[in-house]
Amino acid sequence: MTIHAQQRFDSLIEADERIEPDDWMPEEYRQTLVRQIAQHAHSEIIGMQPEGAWISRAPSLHRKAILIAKVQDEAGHGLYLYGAAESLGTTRAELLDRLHTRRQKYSSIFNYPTPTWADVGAIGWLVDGAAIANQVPLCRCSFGPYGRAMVRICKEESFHQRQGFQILLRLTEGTAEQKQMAQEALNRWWWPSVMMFGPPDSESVHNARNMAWGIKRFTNDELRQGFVDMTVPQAELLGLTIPDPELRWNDERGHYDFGEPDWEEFARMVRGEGDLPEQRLRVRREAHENGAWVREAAAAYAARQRQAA
Ligand code: FAQ
Repeated sequence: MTIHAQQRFDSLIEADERIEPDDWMPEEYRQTLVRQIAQHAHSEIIGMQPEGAWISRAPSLHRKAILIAKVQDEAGHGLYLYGAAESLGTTRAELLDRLHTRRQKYSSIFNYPTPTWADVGAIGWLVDGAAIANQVPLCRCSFGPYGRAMVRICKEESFHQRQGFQILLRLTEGTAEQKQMAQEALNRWWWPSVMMFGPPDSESVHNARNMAWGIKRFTNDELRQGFVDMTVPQAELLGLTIPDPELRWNDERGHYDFGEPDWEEFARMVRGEGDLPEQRLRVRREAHENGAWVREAAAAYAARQRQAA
């Protein structure tokens, strides 16, 4: 590395311009991006499972078609993100191996079960809603391929969020039993969604440096507050009650105050303790093994194309 390379990197960051894969970058910047982008990609593909479990049980053909499209979108997000991580000099095979051997994480949110159809609505409304709150600022990430991938992902997440809200709206307009089902799903998914933004700022390892590098634009707590402020009026519109007795509007702050999540539960979910996380990884490893023939066929086809060229 020359002093010139470091200066150029610093001045690009300072000017809020993009770093591209061929540009020189500090090794720590590269490593933190590989970590974040890969864990984001893993979350997208593991995140196919809780909703995927409802494809065969969706209440109508119309709902089934929408759900299939949504779950396929999540697979697509995983692919854009693995592509962005690969541009930093790693391989998709290596990243998947790190997921399969628990050397890299995926989002805690996907370690919760989906016992009813209303949970599918709650994932779309709350989890995709939280994903949008977190990911819209990532469209301005200093690393070009990640920021550009996020633009398309955010557009698709917006559709996902609306379809989830619409599932719940339909249920809340239905019978007392259906409304109850929607409320119970909100009860299950509220706190996990609030925790999805990561540990409180006082505990965050990467906040400060990633903000300075223009990877993160807001801290975990700032994003969490934005999500709560955005979601409360939507819950009111649905006629559902957010399961937090401490939730109230604070005129002075101009934000909602809310209670403290159970951070011990969060830590357990991040560590992947319990049967469900075990199942998530088992299903993922099996899908990978069952897809070996597709990868072999694609590699053989690519080799043939190269020979012909
Ligand atoms: N789960 O220092 P920080 C989706 C870890 S995609 C597990 O604050 P950072 C779409 C963190 O990695 C959802 N681990 O870390 C969809 C770090 O450990 P490490 C995923 C978590 O990176 C919808 C440690 O804690 N979204 O939902 C979690 O600055 C529906 C210390 O934390 C993204 O990945 C967690 N929730 O901030 C799909 C967005 N939170 O790596 C299907 C991109 C933190 O040092 C259906 N990522 N940790 O071992 C980010 O914005 C950031 O990485 C944060 C964490 C905000 C997640």
